[in-house]
Amino acid sequence: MAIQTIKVPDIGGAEGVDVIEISVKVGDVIAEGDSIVVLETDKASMEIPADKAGKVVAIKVKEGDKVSQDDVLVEVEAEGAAKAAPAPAAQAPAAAPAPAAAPAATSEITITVPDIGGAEDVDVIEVTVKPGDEVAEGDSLIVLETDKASMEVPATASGKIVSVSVKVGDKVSQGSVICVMATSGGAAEAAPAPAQAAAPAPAASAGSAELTITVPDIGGAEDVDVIEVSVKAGDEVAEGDSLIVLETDKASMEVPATASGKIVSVAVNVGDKVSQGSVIGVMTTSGGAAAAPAAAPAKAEAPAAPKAETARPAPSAPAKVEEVVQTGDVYAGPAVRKLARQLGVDLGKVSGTGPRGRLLKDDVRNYVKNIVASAQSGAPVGGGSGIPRVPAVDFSKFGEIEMVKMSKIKKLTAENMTRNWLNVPHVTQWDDVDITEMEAFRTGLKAEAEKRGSKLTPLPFLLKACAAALRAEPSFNVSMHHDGEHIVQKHYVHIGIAVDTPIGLLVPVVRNVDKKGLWELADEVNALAKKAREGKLTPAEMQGGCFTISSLGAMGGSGFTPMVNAPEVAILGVSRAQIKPVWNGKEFVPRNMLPISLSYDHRAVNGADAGRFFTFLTSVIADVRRLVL
Ligand code: CAO
Repeated sequence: MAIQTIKVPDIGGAEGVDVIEISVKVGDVIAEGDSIVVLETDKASMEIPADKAGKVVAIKVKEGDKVSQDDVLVEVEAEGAAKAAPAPAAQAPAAAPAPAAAPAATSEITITVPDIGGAEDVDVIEVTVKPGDEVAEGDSLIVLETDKASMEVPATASGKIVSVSVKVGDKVSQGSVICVMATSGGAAEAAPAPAQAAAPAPAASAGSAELTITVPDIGGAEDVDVIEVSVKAGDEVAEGDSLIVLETDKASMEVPATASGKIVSVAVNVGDKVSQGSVIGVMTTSGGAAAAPAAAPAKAEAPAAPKAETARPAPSAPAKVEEVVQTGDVYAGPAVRKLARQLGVDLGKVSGTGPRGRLLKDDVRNYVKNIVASAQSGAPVGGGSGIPRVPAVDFSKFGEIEMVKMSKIKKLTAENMTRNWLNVPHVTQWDDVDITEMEAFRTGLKAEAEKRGSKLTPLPFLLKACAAALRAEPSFNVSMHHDGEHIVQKHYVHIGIAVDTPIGLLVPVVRNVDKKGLWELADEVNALAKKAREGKLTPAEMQGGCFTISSLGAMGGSGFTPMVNAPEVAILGVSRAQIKPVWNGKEFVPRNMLPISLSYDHRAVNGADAGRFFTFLTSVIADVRRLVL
């Protein structure tokens, strides 16, 4: 039983290509043609099929490795007589043109801007190499941008950059010198000038103003899925702009325009199946020299074996500008688009972090991760309910920052607030209540309070007043039942008190407020607040509230919108009391006025109920004697 190796076939000269997937494992019995690994350049992803059948005994690469032609991928124990002859299945694209320019003996070559569809004075928006850099053939040297597309200009040979003649902001045209490089081989001169030479002789009339665009040679693949139509009637396209994106089960490929012009009509839709010669659409050429697409290998240049299909230009072909597809607002390459389709991601919703906002695979993965994380946390701090997330910002760009870990309580509060804000249709109403009499009564009790060891603030009075209002207007003492069919009417009166603690906001609940006196309530509030600040509250002490009071009175402020603490349906916000001039019918008199705000869930409580509740509440606060009625 012979052990045989399966190696990386000719992948169009691409070097150091990422292994993004291993499709087999040791012990697998594979047939010839089975996919064993998936490789990815920045332009295309490709499956490498087994050229031998047998049992996998060793895998020589792992995901993340970089491989080139002839690197060993796996070892197989051949079944019976080894079909060892390397099948040409993944051999070089047959369409690879023979060297257009005679190999030069010189070891230094000047790389110039190739044919960029006649565009002139095109902006250099990125220079991706510098002197001393080793580049592989096909590596991007510079990125150009017209108002229609951005395009990378790839190296036409492998070697070392000697000098770079352009910088970001320069404007270049065909023939402008980009750089000089020393070729590693010595036989890799590739004159960019004859880019047009790579274009087939126009099959359609060269001077014709209308051109029927058809699917070029796609390596013999038939009935290939159209997964994207990047143009529509009326669009202006430049030569090389992607028209449609095709996908076999092995690779995705763009079909570029073979001339610049205006799309007259588009004959294909996403989901159609096409083969070589299928009509894509009709365009009027802007120049008049329409190149027939039939023989245009361009980016859809198909390998003899489409299994190792790549969008790179064939080695030693004249330099060909490669573009990442930009359709609508989406700027992404085929591999990224494929991943997005596999994951069901709408690329329009993903932010690109690549150069000039280009979408990367990691952007798609992170988008999915965020959605999963949000779903698992139950209530997203950002996003969810179809609400766009607040974009991530690198604040360190603006000054010194520090990352402070959120406490568990803070995270829970954030989740609760988001949930309440999203679920509860809030209405808030405000009033200033005259607490002059209440304060007189309270201060009159100070000595007694001290004797008892109690601290009597306005809060126990407000608790009593709210309990009385909840009894008087039971429509506030409810919760929405989760079945959406019922309201839960409560016959007890438990009120939560928002307490500010070093670890965050906690809301202990005072039970049966309606049945307790002021001293008992004062002592209980103080005990619960102390426990909260010491982190000693039990979960039971924070459950079962019917209503909440949030008092910022000791801190200041003339009013705020408290947020309903669902499943409760209302909350009272208390701000700082102040002496204000109040008109008594004859004159202005100084009165102690307490600003209060009542927020309620408008699903459970209607405005008239709220009006009654609020009026009752303010009347008992203004005259606490009414509490005993
Ligand atoms: N106007 C003027 N003075 C007020 C007042 C008001 N509305 N409310 C309280 N005061 C006074 C008190 O009378 C006390 O003064 P004296 O000692 O002279 O009597 C002083 O302010 C301090 O009161 P306190 O804060 O100790 O006691 P409290 O009963 O008013 O409040 C508690 C207790 C636990 C509610 C409060 O300490 C607290 O934590 N509040 C924060 C609540 C919060 O964070 N809410 C926001 C939640 S949502 O974002």
